Amino acid sequence: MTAVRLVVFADLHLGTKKAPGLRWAYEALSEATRRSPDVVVFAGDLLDKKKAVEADLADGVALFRHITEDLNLPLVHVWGNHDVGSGLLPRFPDLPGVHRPSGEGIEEIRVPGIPLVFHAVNVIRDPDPRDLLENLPRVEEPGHIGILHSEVEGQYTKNPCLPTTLEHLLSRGYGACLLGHVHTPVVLNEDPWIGWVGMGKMLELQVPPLP
Ligand SMILES: [Mn+2]
Repeated sequence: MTAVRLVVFADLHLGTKKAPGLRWAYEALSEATRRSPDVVVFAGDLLDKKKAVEADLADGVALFRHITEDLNLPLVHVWGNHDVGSGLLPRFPDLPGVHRPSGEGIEEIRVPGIPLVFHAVNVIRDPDPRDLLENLPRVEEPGHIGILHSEVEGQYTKNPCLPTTLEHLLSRGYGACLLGHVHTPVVLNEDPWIGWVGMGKMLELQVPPLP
C-alpha cells in the first residue's frame, strides 16, 4: 500500500434541522466510496445535544452499521461535546468494525489491515476544557493520524473543548490531524493536513502508511 485513503466527516448533529442530515451523509459516503477508500473517520458530534432523541440515536447506529456492513469499511471515530451532552451515549452499542477510544484519555487505535496508528480522544463532558492534548505522543515515522474534537487557540468557537495549538499539533509529526467541533471547513495546515472537516463536508485524503 503506497498511500492509505481516508474519507473523513464530522459534526453531523443528528436531530437538528440546522445540519445537513442523514440523507446527506448517505449520499456523500456513496459518492466518496466510489474512489475505493480504505477507512472512514468521523471526528465527533454525531448527535445534537439539544435536539437529538432516541430515533436519532437509532439513525446514528444505522449509519455506522451502513459504513461497516454495506460499504464494508472500518470506521474510526471519537465522541464530541454534543454527543456527551445529548445524554444518549450510554445506549450506543459497541459495533463490529467501529473503533473508538474506550476510556477518557488519549488512546492509540489500530485497525486490522490498515497500516496506520490513530491517536484519538473522546470528549467526556460538555464543555471539556481538559489540558490533555499536551500529552499527545510525538512520532518520527509516517502513518500516524490524530482524530480530535478540539478547539485550536480558541478559534471559531466560544466552547472550550480539548484545547490545543497549531504549533503543538504540527510538532507531533502526524500525517494528518482530523478535527471536529468547528462547523466551518477550515484548513489550518495543508501538508500535513490539519483542520476542521466542517459540517456537510466529506473530506478525501491520502496519507503515507506506517513503514
Ligand atoms: Mn462540538
